[in-house]
Amino acid sequence: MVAITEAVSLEKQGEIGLLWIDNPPVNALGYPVRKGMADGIAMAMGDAEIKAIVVICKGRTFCAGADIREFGKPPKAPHLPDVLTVFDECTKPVVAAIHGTAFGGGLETALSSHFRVAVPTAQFGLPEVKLGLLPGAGGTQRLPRLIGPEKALPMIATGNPVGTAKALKEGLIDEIVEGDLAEGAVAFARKVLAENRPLRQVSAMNEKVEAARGKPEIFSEYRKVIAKTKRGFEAPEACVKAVEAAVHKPFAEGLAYERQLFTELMSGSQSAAQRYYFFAERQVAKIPDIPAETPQLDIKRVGIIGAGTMGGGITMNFVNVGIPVTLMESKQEFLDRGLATIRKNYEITASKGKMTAEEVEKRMGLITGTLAMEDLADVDLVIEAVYENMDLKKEIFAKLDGICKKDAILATNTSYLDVNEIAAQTKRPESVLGLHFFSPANVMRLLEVVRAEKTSKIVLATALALAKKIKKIAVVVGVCYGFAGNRMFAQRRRESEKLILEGALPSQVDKVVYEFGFPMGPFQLYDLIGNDLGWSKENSTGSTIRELLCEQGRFGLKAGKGFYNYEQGGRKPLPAPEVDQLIIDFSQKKGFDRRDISDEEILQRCVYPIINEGAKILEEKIAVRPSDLDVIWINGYGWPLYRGGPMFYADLVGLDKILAVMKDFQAKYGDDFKPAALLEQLVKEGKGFKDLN
Ligand code: 3H9
Repeated sequence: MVAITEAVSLEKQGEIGLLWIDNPPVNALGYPVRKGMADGIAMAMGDAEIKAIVVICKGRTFCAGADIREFGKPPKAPHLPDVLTVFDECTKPVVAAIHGTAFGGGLETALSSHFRVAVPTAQFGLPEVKLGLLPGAGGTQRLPRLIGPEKALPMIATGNPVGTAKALKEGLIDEIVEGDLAEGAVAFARKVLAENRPLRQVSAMNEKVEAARGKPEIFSEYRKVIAKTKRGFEAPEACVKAVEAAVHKPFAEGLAYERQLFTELMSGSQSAAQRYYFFAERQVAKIPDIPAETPQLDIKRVGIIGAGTMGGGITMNFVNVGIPVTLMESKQEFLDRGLATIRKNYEITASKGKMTAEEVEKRMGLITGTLAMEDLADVDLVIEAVYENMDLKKEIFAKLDGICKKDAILATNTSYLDVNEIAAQTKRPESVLGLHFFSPANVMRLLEVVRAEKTSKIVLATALALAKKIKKIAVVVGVCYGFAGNRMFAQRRRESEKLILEGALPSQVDKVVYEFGFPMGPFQLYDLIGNDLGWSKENSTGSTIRELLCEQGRFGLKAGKGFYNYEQGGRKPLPAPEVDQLIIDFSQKKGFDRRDISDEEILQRCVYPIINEGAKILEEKIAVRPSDLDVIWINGYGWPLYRGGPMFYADLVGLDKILAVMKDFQAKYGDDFKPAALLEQLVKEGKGFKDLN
């Protein structure tokens, strides 16, 4: 074995040279790997004994792509496309031996080899688009040549991987290795030599791309899909253009075009945001005083109190990963209704062919319904998901404390209430925390893990590990009204309601927020959630527009009318001139001198106070770092990923600008816009939120 660089070495097994890559944790193609690969091929070429080369990785995976940490820094030669040209043009057969994830530049390495073999569990993907990029080392030109543009297009433009079986079927790989990968790959290479097989240079395979010429519908149809599913993202369109180039241009020209598109995307703000988010999502699990080796409790059974929308959704998370749940309700009819809803959800999934009937029964079989809290005596974790009433929650926790086993964790799903106060009802406040799921709880990936004053490290570490198990993105936050997400969200709510009193109409506010990239604006969202949330006829004061709408039965989408009108069964918001008039009349009656409000002001008022509140949250140490708030907003509130989250966006706009606008608004509209001390401080120091990550 000869070391070529610190990450690559060459081993000789007779006439086969094995180029070993060892760059933990994911064998990313950083400088020592690229240099080692280029020099390794050269060394193997210069060694007369070596007749074929196997490229293979140590550790848990084949190369998972370029080293994203190098992006944005001056690139250091040899560049990956050049290294892969060396592979392509190597006159001895090169076999890529794949396990784990051959992603991005890793798959491009495999595509530049002449043959590919893989273990049955391997995955193949070009996820660059998820980083706001496209494959920039020939992936957009080689993959369509190997498997055809129709199959390559979705892989490149969605970034979703395929498994070994599909890869073999589509011709992406040549053979599956069942036993030891190195042995299997060496045997394959020997077979290639024995059979004197010609080198299969993917760059020279033109049959499939030529067959796609004159079929522009391949691309026009796919563009329609993108327009629907990836509104606002720049990279998917660039991916389509690059695959189009693979069809219409010679390889070298296509490669140059891919390079141009890659460079453009790399220098844009969308990719910067998406790359930042990639690391933010991994950073969020790291809590400074909770090291990875913190002991954890074993959660074998979960108890859930409340079988309503939240309780039911939460239940599904656990049974989906095989953890049995005892689901408690106060009345049989509520329990029956809750169980029926869960069953219906699974049956819908089954009817789409995504789950078998047996699986539905298996999951339902993991749920035990009960009306008796005593039945929670044996669970390891209880999640209370009853409606937001402090007295009720206190009563439940006091009872649970007497019933549950000694080290059981007691969690509340409250969205706003004081978890310290709830914990104080028990003699085990160290075992109490908040687990704030977002609705629908079986779908939304965000979970705010509320660390109360006395929550123990073991309990917190257990909650974080459990969140991972149920596939949630857990963000640790401290106790305050609304925690991080809802507290920031309240700012937008307040401003949107003020804007329509001052002169804007719901459709204008919604358009601005939608065009910024949110899936919908605040008023369409109110209609979706239900304007009557927390409203009752008896207590209605008629002093807000929402109350007036409720008094007219305009509860939102479910009533077919709210801020907008809806066609029977339809979800598309249609103009409601009667509501616009109601808003105008009401605001004038309240003494507002309605004025034209610019789109710019609407956007600033809907976004800057969110950022300002984020700064206060950081000041108060409710969140660990700014990027955690971005993770919350992207996963829980529809913030567009390509804008990186409110705190990332703030740095992009410039904190000095945001501070100036907040001060201007404060002078005009009052202390809702009082700048956070942290915002002032960062501006004074010439820093950004990025400096606090
Ligand atoms: C590309 O290839 C461009 C080319 O087309 C053109 C070039 C010219 N770089 O996710 P995990 C770190 S673009 C640097 O927790 P898992 C990660 O931050 C790239 N670091 O593990 C984490 O660090 P830490 C296209 C990377 O087992 C640690 O590795 N490729 C990279 O759950 C473990 O990661 C991609 O987009 C990287 N490329 O999942 C693939 N990848 O421990 C991105 C990971 O300090 N990667 N790290 O927090 C993934 O999708 C997942 O990491 C993977 C493993 C599925 C591989």
